[in-house]
Amino acid sequence: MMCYQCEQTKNNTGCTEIGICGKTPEVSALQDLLIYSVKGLGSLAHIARTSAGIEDAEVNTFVNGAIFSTLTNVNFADDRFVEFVTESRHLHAKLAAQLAAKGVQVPASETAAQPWHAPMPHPLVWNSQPAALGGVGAMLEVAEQTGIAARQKTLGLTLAGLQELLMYGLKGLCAYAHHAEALGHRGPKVYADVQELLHFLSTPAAADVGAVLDHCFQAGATNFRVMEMLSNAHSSTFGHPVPTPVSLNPIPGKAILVTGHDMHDMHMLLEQTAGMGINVYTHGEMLPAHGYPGLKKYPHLAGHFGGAWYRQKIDFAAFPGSIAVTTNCVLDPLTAYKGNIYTINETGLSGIPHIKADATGHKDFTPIIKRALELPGFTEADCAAREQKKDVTVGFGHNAVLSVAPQVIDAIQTGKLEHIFLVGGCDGSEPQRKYYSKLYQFMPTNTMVLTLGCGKFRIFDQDFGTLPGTDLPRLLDMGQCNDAYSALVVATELAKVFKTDVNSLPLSLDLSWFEQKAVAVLLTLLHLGVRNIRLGPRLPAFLTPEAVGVLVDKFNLLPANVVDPEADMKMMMECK
Ligand code: FSO
Ligand code: SF4
Repeated sequence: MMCYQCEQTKNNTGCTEIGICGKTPEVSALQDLLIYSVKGLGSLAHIARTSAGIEDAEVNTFVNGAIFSTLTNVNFADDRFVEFVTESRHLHAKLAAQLAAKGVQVPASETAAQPWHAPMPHPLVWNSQPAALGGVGAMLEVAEQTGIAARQKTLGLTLAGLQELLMYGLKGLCAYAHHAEALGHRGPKVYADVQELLHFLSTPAAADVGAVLDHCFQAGATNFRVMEMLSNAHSSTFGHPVPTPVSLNPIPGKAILVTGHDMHDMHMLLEQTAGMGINVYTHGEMLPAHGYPGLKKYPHLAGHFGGAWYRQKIDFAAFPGSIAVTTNCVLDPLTAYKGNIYTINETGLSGIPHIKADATGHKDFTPIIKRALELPGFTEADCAAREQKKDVTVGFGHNAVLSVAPQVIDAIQTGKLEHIFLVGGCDGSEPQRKYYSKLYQFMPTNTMVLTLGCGKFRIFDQDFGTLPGTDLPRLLDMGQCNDAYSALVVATELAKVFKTDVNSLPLSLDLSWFEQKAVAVLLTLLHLGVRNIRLGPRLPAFLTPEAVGVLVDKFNLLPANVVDPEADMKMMMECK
């Protein structure tokens, strides 16, 4: 096995025996095979669209969902990947038949294996081979030949890493696109872009550093539209987020904890539990759910429980109800709560029940509800014994922030607001991530901070007060990692008012990354020409010093100074 797609990869070089995340070599190989197969299916869909005008909705949805399933901390169940690969080949055959019916032949030049496919054929060819792929064992034999290690040998480390940068960016944007699709928002151009980029990765042009980088920025452009589509999907379904206090103190009664990012699932679960006397709590990246009018109207959306994803073994073990996992990040469960947890959507855990949608998209959460009713829930004594915490406030999406734009602009013009920080992204367990907690201690009081993503859990319950001389809160939580879109809307609107560009605002971006959605957001920022971004706690292992050099030259991308946050703060206050 060889996997280096996330920030916690072993020794910042790659997981080779077992993933730090717990991913087994088998699951790793099956994920590699799925990506290889989906590159073939995406290529065929691109050819079918551009040469025969064929648009297959089933293929479009499958490609994005299958790619999403390979994200870090989404799915650890080998049988699910066997299903995905089988389905990929099935859809390939279906699409090939549609092309044949139109009398269109795939040109031989499109099926020629590139050196980095070796020893495998072009994925278009492999997908259509009638090989028996009955089970995990048979699939693993071929799967092991599709990993990054083989590509590194033929492409070299820099080019192999840049191709992965594109693929990881695609993984992130497919996750966001899949969330939007769950809410009925589809982007025909998004499917076309994803499949064009998958096609590109199997063409001779993908052996050129410049061409791969250009396609990375193209993926960033697509991701910007995807994040906008997802933002619109959320606000048109549930209303624009509004500032909302959220209780961190549980209340007596039966309980369900919802983790992940999927607001559609949260809504369905709230509907199905209405009036049953069960309290629903958010965990991790579900915290922003409390800000949406269409979700906060449910009185049994009772509060938030726990911190960022990496603490889930502590949080889930302490939760006296059932647990619904809508998306990443999920970890191999402890015995203490193995009987209480359920996966949904693209997530999967070996031996854990999985709730599938029916043909209409409806999900029946009865097993989760039944389990919640069997479990004790929070007792009066539990609640009394817990330390009473202050509420936190969520719901500062772009609509809410822009509604106070005149006050923010006045504060900048009168010197009450000297600098704005966007400290967004993911959290994780490594000690270097203490940098983000310490950073806030050095922030002067005449500054504001925008947070988003699970990185917010470093500070979300701290009191930042208001900007002196104003009633503007200093800490504004903009939402999930995909709500980076909101931050970009705010920055762009401020730049317009000050007749400048985002790079000239008194604004610093200090991003913590963990998995591939953060890669997609980074590619979007680079596509928009945003400079001086700090990235930490470590630079991606898949980027060689040569590749990083290109990004530093072009965008002045900076590694976060994790050993000296005070020095970083000083530089950011000087807009460096
Ligand atoms: Fe965090 Fe996990 Fe939202 Fe990520 S929960 S780490 S970038 O999956 O998605 O911020
Ligand atoms: Fe390692 Fe991250 Fe890959 Fe898991 S996803 S195997 S932790 S690099």
